[in-house]
Amino acid sequence: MKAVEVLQRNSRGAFTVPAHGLYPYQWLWDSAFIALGWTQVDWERAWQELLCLFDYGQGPDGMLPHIVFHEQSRDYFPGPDVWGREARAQPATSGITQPPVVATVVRYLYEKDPDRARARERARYLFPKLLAFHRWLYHARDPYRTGLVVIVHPWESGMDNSPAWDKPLSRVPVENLPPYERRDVKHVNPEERPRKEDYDRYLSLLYLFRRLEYDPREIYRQSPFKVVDVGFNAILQRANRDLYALAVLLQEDPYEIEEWIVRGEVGLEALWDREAGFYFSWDLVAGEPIAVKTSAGFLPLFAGTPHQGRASLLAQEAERWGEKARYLLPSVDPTSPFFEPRRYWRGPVWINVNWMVAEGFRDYGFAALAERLKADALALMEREGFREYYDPLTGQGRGGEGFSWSAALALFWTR
Ligand code: 2M8
Repeated sequence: MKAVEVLQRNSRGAFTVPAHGLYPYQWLWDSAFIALGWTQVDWERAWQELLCLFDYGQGPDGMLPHIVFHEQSRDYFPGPDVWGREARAQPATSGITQPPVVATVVRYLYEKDPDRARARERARYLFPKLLAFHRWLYHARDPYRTGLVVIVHPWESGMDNSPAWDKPLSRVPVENLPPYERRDVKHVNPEERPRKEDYDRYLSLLYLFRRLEYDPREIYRQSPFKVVDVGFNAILQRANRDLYALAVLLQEDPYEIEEWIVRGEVGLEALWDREAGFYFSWDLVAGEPIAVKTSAGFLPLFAGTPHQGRASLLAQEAERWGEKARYLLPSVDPTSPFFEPRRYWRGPVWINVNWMVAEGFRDYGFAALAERLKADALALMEREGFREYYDPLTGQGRGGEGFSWSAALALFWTR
């Protein structure tokens, strides 16, 4: 199937599902990448993807949920009934968020849409909503104004079962859960998905947040999983820079955003581990760095915060990973004991991460490495189709098929 056909097949009017069957709703960061793909087919449709996300998903407090449950579906668990937020809004949504890449995408759409009147109108409409989302992130997740926000659930990282979450997640008490039936393993080989132990804890967190009635202050206080995710914060830092640029272009006051950028840069660079020569996430509950090398550790390049020396060390690190793995960029250091080349976020290559890290390397002048990340991503998709992820050793496609953000980024990257 061609990339554009994947998007058309997964389109449900004004939003796009990540994969038919496996993920039957609208996901936050998926929609942002997907909108980039739609720009290569239909600019209006690209804007609609984002308008739909904000109009139907955003809460009155500015929060953007990681899933908007537009339609009923028995294909996915946990659905709207488990989240229990139907009374708050229709369509129902989840009660946690996801990496805030969306401001970066809105800036792109604003700058490149050939219809200038539409671009101005849409960016003006979306700007206060983006600002409200970023404000919510700081209020809810950085109450002590450290410049870095925490995630309270592995699903918020988008890299759900990254080995970086193993230790913090192991501290989450498993509740006496109501019996549940996973649907993901009906669509995908269980060896390519998280384990039952992980799901029990994902759900235990969900039920805790539900009992706390999704009150952000209580969630911040009581969540047993509280992590400063380097990937999430790098994406936020980049998004702040793009939001700042939008504010200037739209003649809005950029002062508040500037403050986020200044504090975010200091915060992000404090996650650099000198001994390892790499960026690590931080476990706020244990008060310690999470010394596991994952692809999230390259994302500060996308944020533009490292100085050139650190960027060079990251380039060398990527080269080392590339000696072990045929295809860049594995989601976990392929020389580490955590590396599992087939399982979800514990080793496989993900196209969206390749795109963000390649943008970073390119901006820092590592053109050959950026090209390799792009060439590897395109070769994988050419060979195996638009899969959810790929084995970095063999190149074999894994997880969902006809995966929207892979197809979208293939279109966008070859524009
Ligand atoms: C995966 O996550 C969902 C939960 O959000 C799941 O496995 O059920 C992740 O890869 C996430 O990053 C992605 O947004 C989502 C939809 O593609 O699937």
